[in-house]
Amino acid sequence: MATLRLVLGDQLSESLSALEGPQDGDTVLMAEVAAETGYVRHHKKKIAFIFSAMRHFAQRLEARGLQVRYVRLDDPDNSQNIEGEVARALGEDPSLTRLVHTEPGEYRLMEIMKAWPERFDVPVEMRRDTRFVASREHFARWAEGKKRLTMEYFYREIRRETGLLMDDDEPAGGQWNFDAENRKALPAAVSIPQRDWIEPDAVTQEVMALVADRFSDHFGDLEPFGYAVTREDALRHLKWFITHALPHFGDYQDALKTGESFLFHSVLSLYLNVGLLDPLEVCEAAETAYHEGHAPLNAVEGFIRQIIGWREYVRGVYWHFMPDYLERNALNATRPLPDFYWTGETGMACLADVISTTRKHAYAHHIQRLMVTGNFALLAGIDPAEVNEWYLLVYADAFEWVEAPNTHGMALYADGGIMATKPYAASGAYINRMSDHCKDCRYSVNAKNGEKACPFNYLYWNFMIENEDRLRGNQRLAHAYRNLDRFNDARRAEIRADAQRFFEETGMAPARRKAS
Ligand code: FAD
Ligand code: DLZ
Repeated sequence: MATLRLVLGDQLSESLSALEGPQDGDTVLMAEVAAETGYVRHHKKKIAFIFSAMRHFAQRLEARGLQVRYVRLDDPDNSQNIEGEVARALGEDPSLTRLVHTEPGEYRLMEIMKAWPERFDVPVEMRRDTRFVASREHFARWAEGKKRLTMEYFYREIRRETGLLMDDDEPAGGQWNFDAENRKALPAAVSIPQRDWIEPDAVTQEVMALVADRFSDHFGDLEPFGYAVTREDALRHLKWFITHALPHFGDYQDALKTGESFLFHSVLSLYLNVGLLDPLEVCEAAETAYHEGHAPLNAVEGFIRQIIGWREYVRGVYWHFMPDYLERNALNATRPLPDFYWTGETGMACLADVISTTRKHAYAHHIQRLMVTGNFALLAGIDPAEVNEWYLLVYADAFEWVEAPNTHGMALYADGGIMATKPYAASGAYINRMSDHCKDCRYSVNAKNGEKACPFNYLYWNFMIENEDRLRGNQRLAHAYRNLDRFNDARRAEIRADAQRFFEETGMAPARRKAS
């Protein structure tokens, strides 16, 4: 009895549950399909990264002696969707009498796959995705009966369970979280290490030609391409990060600098999310650097928290609350996404910089995503569906299980407070404190109103006014509303007028009415 084993483009791990068990005579199916390249119009670099990583992974399995049925995008018989390729593989080889696959990372595909036991004539086994530290059931047990799903407590539980940065039962350094030390702006004297990009090999070059040909109308630059597409090279990037960037990761985690997106960030999310790296091996490498005295505790704890804390937590939130999660629009935001999210053509230097790096690299670091493009979308009241689609297609690491809670919940507060206790709303002062963007910006960060004023300033107060009914009761915004109460009617009217002018100039007015 031979088994068809399906491996998706973000399941490129040899430890994948679908690959467990006897494999002699079995066939591994991998397929490049238009349904996956087109459910959102992914950044060119993201498609090239995934296709090249898939092709390399197939070669790796073949080198291990496995039989791989690899369907290329331009195969004339390609049905162009995953289900069609499973059906074709089973139909063409009667020796395949069983289908085994690992649960997908996105709800959309899960809905399709749940119907497979009825759809196919062979027994179908959908296995858990064991490449996370916490299972979906683990999160559900933890969340059960809790009024607030505070990430910090979930993180502590995972720290205890994994033993990462633990001295017996106590956290290393006597403290669970060193975030307060991790909010420094970047001093001019600190030099940023040069990245160790990888030259595209023949496989990547072939994929790049395919992407240039087939996806020329998708967002983003295809070249230069320097990401790893094999496990060996992803491990090389992990090693580079531990050696050159981790020591400063904590200090400058929130810093923003024009033309410098990578700073001291790991740029490992894309490898983790497609399975080239394992979250625990990455955390253990960072922990070893701490024990060897190579990196300080605030850096290592901050880094490990992102992975076993935030990354695991957002996956839990996604599966716990889908599909209703993405239906929510707690702030009733309905304005359209402005064109400059695609073109980068805006006088706001911070936004222009983040959109530029996004276009070039299919990458932006967390504070760029949260406090620049995310903060702007929040303040401007942009429709969450449009913002979600943008984040899902522009970043190489974007899969809905991780993108949606971060965008819909953390950045936009559209989930009404599941992810965050208050909206991450900030005026230009925050961006000025954390970056060098404002000094060369066309707008003045010190001006509160008028055509020259930084739009973040009046949009911040406009946001507070527009959402007064919904947010005034939030204790964490009490200070902001006390300040707003000091504004007289003329000041409020000025804020409203500036915001309205801005929305009109950027094609965001009038806000659309949603059918209820
Ligand atoms: P580092 O700063 O080096 O952090 C280390 C690792 O921690 C990352 O590689 C990542 O695996 C993990 N991590 C850090 N923060 C988060 C987080 N909030 N949620 C989940 N994992 C985290 N991350 C994605 O992987 N895919 C997405 O589609 C995605 N969309 C986002 C959208 C918005 C609006 C925001 C605010 C954040 C989003 N993030 C997403 C989280 C975070 O911004 C990225 O994980 C991070 O920028 C990736 O860069 P890095 O590998 O250099 O991360
Ligand atoms: C993102 C992506 C892309 C662009 N293309 C493919 C593909 O052609 N074949 C495939 O198996 N997977 C692809 N993926 C990853 C899937 O979209 C991903 O597995 C689902 O979104 C579930 O997380």
